[in-house]
Amino acid sequence: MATQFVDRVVLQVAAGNGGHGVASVHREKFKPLGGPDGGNGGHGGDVVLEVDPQSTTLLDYHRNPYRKATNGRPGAGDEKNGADGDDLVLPVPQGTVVKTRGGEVLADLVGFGTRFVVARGGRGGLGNKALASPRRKAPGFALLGEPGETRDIVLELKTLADVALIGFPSAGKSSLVSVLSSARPKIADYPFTTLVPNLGVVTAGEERFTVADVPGLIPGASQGKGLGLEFLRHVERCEVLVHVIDCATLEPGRDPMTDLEVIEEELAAYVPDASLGGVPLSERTRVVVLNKADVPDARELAEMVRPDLEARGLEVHIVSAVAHLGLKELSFSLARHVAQARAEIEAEVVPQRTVLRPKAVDDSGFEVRRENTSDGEVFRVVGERPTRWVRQTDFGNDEAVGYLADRLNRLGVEEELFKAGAVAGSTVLIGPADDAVVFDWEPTLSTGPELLGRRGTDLRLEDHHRPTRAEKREEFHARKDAQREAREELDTERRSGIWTDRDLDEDDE
Ligand SMILES: Nc1nc2c(ncn2[C@@H]2O[C@H](COP(=O)(O)OP(=O)(O)OP(=O)(O)O)[C@@H](O)[C@H]2O)c(=O)[nH]1
Ligand SMILES: [Mg+2]
Repeated sequence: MATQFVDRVVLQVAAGNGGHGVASVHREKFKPLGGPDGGNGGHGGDVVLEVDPQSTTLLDYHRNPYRKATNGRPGAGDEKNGADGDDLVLPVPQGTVVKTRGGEVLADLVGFGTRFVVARGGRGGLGNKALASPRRKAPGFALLGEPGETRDIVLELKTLADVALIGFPSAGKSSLVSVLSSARPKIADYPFTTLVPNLGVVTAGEERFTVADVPGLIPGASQGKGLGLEFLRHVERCEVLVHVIDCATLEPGRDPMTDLEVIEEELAAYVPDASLGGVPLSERTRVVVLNKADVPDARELAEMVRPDLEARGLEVHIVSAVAHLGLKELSFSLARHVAQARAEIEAEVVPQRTVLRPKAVDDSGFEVRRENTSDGEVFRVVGERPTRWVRQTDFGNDEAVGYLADRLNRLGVEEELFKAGAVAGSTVLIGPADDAVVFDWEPTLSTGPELLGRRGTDLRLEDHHRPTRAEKREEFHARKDAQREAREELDTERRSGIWTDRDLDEDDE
């Protein structure tokens, strides 16, 4: 079969990059050095999913699974900030579940207008105007914009309807939706006419409810045969399941009782998504509809099996979608079941219609890990902020690199490196495994002396696996040398007016 069922897509989204900040100096006639005036880069646009009533399938994403929001514009001189990138809003149908590739549910999108940010835009970099301070009057650098998040996500559509019509292909499910509601799904006498569930709104007296014609099921559907799993996914959210049984089929091996049992087996074998908190399919309300009763033989067969079905405790309706037989009774009965199911759900109080947010990341901390790699021992700094600061740094600019060192130091990264046993010249990696920046560490250690204990024991050495006396001495001297060098360097920089102690991390909050 050449048809493709598209209620599950893998989407690659990329948020916009932040624009770079700019380092610029104000120029005026007779005032050659008018101070820093480089503007900030704009923030990159986010990629946002939004539940849209106009959207019914994920087909568009199947055709074009790469989506990117626009970048922030770079800053400019004369204190001009770059414009922010536009958010990219992707409309999705009601009932779209957002997952990671690993299957973790990120969000369950219900309710028109519900929004979920799947990829955050990168922050724009600060320009030198914003980086200036009373002590660092003319920064000769700016911060880079950060790259936007990129992500692979899986979208799955799980139709939200009160009633699902299920059954073999060509049983007349779409025909029933078309006569029960004002929806006009495609109807044809070949199997798998319906590829995406059609939703119809049914009004019966005071009650209003939605019915969906789930595409035809075949044996093995729960194992993914035919388009089974895709179809069964839609049944997951429906409270009332209606077996639509074709009493006029001439296919060998088919009769109402067998058809019912085959479909029931598929329902029982389907494993619902636990994270959505659904009741197992086998426990949902069932109604049996024996269709095509306008055909005399079919009517006879229906009357014949009716008592057997009722003996199993099933409610049975003999109808004809084509001749409009038994439809009124059917819709009123469905309305009753729906009302009852709704009352039960309300009694449970559990609000199902919430958006699950991805776990909040604590971005304040960081961690230093000592790792052994093929290139020897390395120290890896893992944390939201250090990683971000590295991304903002223009490594071609010494002043910018110095500023980075200063920020890291203030966060306490140096101290932690010492505690972990790093010495001058150690290899330090900052950032995630696949995308780390490598440094040869040159400690500046402005906080060093306080850490030295009364009798010259260095507290930082204590929780380590007992170095020998010689090792200690060596390490101590190495550190002393490093401290001295670092102090001298800092001093030179201070004197040349590059440094300030002002905390410039307001952009982090
Ligand atoms: N005689 C008769 N034919 C019917 C009746 N209901 C549906 N049909 C016919 O059965 C065929 C299949 O109907 P559909 O409504 O498309 O069936 P379906 O269950 O949606 O099929 P799939 O979408 O393929 O799963 C069409 O040719 C319909 O005209 C009925 O009550 N009586
Ligand atoms: Mg159909």
